[in-house]
Amino acid sequence: MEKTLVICKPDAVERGLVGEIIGRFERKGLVILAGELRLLDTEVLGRHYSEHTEKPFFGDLVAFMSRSAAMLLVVGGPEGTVGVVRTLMGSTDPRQAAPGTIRGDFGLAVTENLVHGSDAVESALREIGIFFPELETRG
Ligand code: IDP
Ligand code: MG
Repeated sequence: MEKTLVICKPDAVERGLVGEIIGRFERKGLVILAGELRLLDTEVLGRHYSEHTEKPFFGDLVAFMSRSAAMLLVVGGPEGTVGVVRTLMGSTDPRQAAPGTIRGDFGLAVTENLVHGSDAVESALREIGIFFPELETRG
């Protein structure tokens, strides 16, 4: 099974959209393999977003992602699942995201864009290891 890390970001939790977002993955046929509501700290967010630490938006991103709880999920499915989740999420900037996608239907701000999904199989393995290290030993 191909796995990916999904985060329903603090804006999605605050707005009561977690069920809607999880429901879209479930209705697509993907499986929820793990899930936990957790307050993320600066240290873990620095590791998760390590490729963005030098970006001008990094400070705003970490402040946003740590302001209230996020819903962490491991989502699984057939080969291609990482890409399927990205397609269901829509473009990074919700103003450009297509209608029918999570960001296209519910967002208007580029930082507060509701959802994270790993961008490749290798990043999914790395990110799942950060948030759900116990899953690695269970396979
Ligand atoms: P992705 O989440 O679609 O993979 P990335 O480029 O990896 O997008 O950026 C990570 C997160 O950083 C985005 O989801 C968004 O929350 C935030 N972000 C990305 N680009 C910008 C920007 O130009 N301004 C403000 N925030 C941004
Ligand atoms: Mg990304």
